[in-house]
Amino acid sequence: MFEEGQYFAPVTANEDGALEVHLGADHPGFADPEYRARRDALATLANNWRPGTPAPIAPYTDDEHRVWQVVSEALVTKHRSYACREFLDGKESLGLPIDHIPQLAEVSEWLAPLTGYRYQPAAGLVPLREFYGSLADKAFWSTQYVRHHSVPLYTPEPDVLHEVVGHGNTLANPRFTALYELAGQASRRVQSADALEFVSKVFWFTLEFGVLWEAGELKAYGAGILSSPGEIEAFRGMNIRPLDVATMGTQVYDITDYQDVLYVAESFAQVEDVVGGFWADCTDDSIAAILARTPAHA
Ligand code: NLE
Ligand code: FE2
Repeated sequence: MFEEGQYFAPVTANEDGALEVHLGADHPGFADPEYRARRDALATLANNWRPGTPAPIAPYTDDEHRVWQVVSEALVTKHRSYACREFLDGKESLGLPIDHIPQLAEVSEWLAPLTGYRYQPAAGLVPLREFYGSLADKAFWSTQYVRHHSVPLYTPEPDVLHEVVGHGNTLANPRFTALYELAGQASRRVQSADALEFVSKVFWFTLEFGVLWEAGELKAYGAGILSSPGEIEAFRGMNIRPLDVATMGTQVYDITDYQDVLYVAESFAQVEDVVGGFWADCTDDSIAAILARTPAHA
């Protein structure tokens, strides 16, 4: 998913319609001209995509397929140990390849009979309202580029591994997609920027970085943990707090590092009740009332 921050590289267009992605000096691909050319090419491809058509075919290089394979292989046993049941069920139904990057168009075809969600290619940062709103139409805005080969275990910047391994396996399970749809509907219902930000923070601490108890063990259900072979080994040692919408919606966080504050649900059903229930009913007024009594906390 997309949040504003230093890792969301600005994208500009040349006169000929080609896009240029401006990586920051601290980005691992900054000094790698080949990587930068790949980022520009994939952004341009996404930019030429037209709604209602399948996502464009990204011609990945062997090196890019290798990064996917390294991460996917590392995640096989880590998912078995640390992913919640509902994610593992989705993963089994979707059956993503391990040895090569699937195309977004293929993943959409595989999701069609499972939940009907489909991937739309994003050239750069998608505005919050657009990103979340599309979820209500079962459409998921997604990057297509691959993280730099020097940082396979963790990147703060969402890449195709995060979108497809992290989110895709959840988008294959109807219990998860019911939550994505509710988040999308909530984002369309609220008008104020504050309320939208609140909805997106609840998303961040649940569908991106949520954890839950399963038979006495702490498991992850958030896509951001489940796409990172590094963070998935670290989340159990973080500051684990009880699930609470008011707290999650006002929590300040840093997108550039492992999340050190996480919110735990007693079960997947509690996520559905508490978080799904919040998204199902929230309005500008109900969120304003929560904000009035809950100061932002670091
Ligand atoms: N940190 C995640 C990963 O390395 O896959 C991506 C998170 C994007 C919000
Ligand atoms: Fe995400």
